[in-house]
Amino acid sequence: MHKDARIFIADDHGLIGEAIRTRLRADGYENLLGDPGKPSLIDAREVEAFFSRTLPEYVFAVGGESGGIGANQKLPADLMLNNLLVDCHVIDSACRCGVKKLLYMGSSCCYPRACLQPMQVSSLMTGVLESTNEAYATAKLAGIKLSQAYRQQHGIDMISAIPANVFGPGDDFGVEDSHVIAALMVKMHQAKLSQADNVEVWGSGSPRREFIYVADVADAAIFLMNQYSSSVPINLGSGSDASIREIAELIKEVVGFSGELRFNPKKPDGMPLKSLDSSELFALGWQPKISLRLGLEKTYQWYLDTCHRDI
Ligand code: GFB
Repeated sequence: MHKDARIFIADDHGLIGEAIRTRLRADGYENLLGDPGKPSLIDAREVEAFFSRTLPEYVFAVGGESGGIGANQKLPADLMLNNLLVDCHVIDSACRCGVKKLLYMGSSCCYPRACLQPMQVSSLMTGVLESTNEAYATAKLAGIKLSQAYRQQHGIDMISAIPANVFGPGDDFGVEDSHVIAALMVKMHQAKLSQADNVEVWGSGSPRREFIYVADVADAAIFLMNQYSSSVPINLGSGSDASIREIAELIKEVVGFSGELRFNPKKPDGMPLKSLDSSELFALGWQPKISLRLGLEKTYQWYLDTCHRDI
């Protein structure tokens, strides 16, 4: 991408889009489209009109709603429909308006539940999905497949990346519907303030997840837009995983909560392990820069600055 390329970050309000926007601005990319005035991505006419008017050259397709294990169980239809609509509108409009390149952001939940670990892209579509997020994962798989189909039929450079579990500033810091890091951070913060002696952690604590800080995801997405061209999706991970128990202990330290962590086995564990084989990305010369601990510290500071200015 040259510095004055017309770039559209197709997102709604998500943390990945915001991190890409911040990073592109810092790197001197000046022609970021739709800022203000971006279309509602679930509205086909708005998306089509926006693309026809602004003629993006590069598109980061990172839109669509997501949520943690709670949201996926409560709102599977909403999550699936929203993502299918967003994917169809953005990918089709990008094709009609002749974009040079589109990067579609998938999700690690696209892999089968019983996948060999660390997960390799050759395992996609080889088994049954994890039931707690099957609807959302099906929509994200459809997005990957749609990009491949448009690449094959129309010859447009559409690529897909599959990130590990993303966390960081801009995440949803609710308690019920958010992803695990944001949920535990806010629960422990509130427990610290109210001097509660325990915090509930869902499940057994034994599932393992690979986490990646959102600024690293943005960095890798821009790297891939510049360096990668293939119909084969590429994994975008940090290279290390941790158990939910270990994550909860780390968050406890970062937040400064001194009470007890109470694991609730009645809540779902989800996939036993999600760890990505990102060796191809690393071989291209990209490496993550932010450790899990530093990422948690930055995220908590952002949460304090943004959500709790009064404290
Ligand atoms: O981030 P998360 O909700 O989603 O993490 P997934 C769920 C894991 O953290 C489960 C445990 O093992 C939960 O039992 N956990 C412990 C908690 N305490 C909490 C809590 O307070 N809140 C939450 N949310 N979890 C997601 C998909 O799966 O993977 C998303 O649901 C997305 O759609 C993401 O695709 C990549 O990692 O299980």
